[in-house]
Amino acid sequence: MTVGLGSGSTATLIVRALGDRAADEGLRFIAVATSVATAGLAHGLRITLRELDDVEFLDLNLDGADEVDPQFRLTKGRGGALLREKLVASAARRRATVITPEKRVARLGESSPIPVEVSPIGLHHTERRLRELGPTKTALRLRADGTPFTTDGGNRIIDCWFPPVDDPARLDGLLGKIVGVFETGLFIGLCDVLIVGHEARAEIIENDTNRSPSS
Ligand code: A5P
Repeated sequence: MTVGLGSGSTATLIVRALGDRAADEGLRFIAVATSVATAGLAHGLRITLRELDDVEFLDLNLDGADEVDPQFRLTKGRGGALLREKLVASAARRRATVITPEKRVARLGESSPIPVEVSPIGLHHTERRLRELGPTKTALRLRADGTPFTTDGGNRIIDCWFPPVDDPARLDGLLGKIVGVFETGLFIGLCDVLIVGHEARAEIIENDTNRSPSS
């Protein structure tokens, strides 16, 4: 199988578990990482890695999320890997999202800002245009030392706090039309199965709305 490896603390646990199974049980797969950090972790665990363009498609993508709504739409990007995560998820035939229960929300934006990956050039102009879409607040994401956070692709992140979003697909379209915006943290139609980790069990919820009538 070809497997997409997400980014963040949940994805780290998944990659470690896959690494253990590869070492202990001889589980064989080729992986595509969604960030430099995940690639480094996978490499250390001797997981075979390929670049996204080296594979035609992925059989399965495994990733976390910041929020999931009842229509299996996601907010992602708290770790800043949203562009590569969306590219990899879009190339996968089956997308599994692994979360803890508190990440399930009625509407996206309830508990997380929507991260927007933007060009470092013309940042203030892009942020002004983002504000015209009605967030209560926007902020350029900073590192702990106060310097701007830079994504693996050399871009910046503007976090946008919107009131809980009624129509995430529409908002995603409006954000994506702004010059300077490369990608948003709204993931629509990119979750086929939700795996919710409870204290002592995993709850697996299939997204039946994502299936085409013929599948
Ligand atoms: C990385 O950019 C993010 O999209 C993460 O996948 C998301 O923030 C979930 O991260 P945690 O598993 O660390 O909560």
